[in-house]
Amino acid sequence: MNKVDHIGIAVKNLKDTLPYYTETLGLKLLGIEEVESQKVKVAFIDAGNCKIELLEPIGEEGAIAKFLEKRGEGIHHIAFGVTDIRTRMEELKKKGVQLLHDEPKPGAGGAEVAFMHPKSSFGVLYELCDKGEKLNGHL
Ligand code: CMX
Repeated sequence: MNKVDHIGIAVKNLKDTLPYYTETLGLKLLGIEEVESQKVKVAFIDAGNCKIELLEPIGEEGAIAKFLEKRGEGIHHIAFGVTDIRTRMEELKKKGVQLLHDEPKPGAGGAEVAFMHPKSSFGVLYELCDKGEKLNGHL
């Protein structure tokens, strides 16, 4: 793991939430995008050495919609920035960590992502986030 890349926060909708981050807290909005594969619309906020990812569900399916229904708004996951995500996944699997997928999935900004089951990470949903070399800009 290189560093914490971002902290994911589940919100009911970005419209009501963003002014708190940008106006009340005075943080900078870096960009908004839809990640269809995860059924979310995300906003990235610059929080200095780490980003905050606000996650609004698209529709009633998907992990964020379910999380909001069961737990309400709040911290959803912590994402580690990694390189060579497939190797990291293999290493973790060998150490007994339960990953949610065998192959990385497409994430925001073209990153490849993979999640560890919170049951094998002491109650925390961790993400691996590999931006490769193809990325630049806000992410
Ligand atoms: N953090 C910590 N624990 C969590 C959790 C979270 N975010 N989400 C679920 N859990 C816990 C639940 O509390 C529950 O625990 P108990 O059995 O003790 O009650 C257990 O995990 C199972 O939860 P569930 O509500 O039945 O949910 P599912 O098993 O259907 O799904 C999970 C949980 C983690 C497998 C699913 O959310 C998932 O696949 N997540 C990965 C993808 C994802 O989160 N995408 C959204 C973000 C996308 C992005 O960043 O772009």
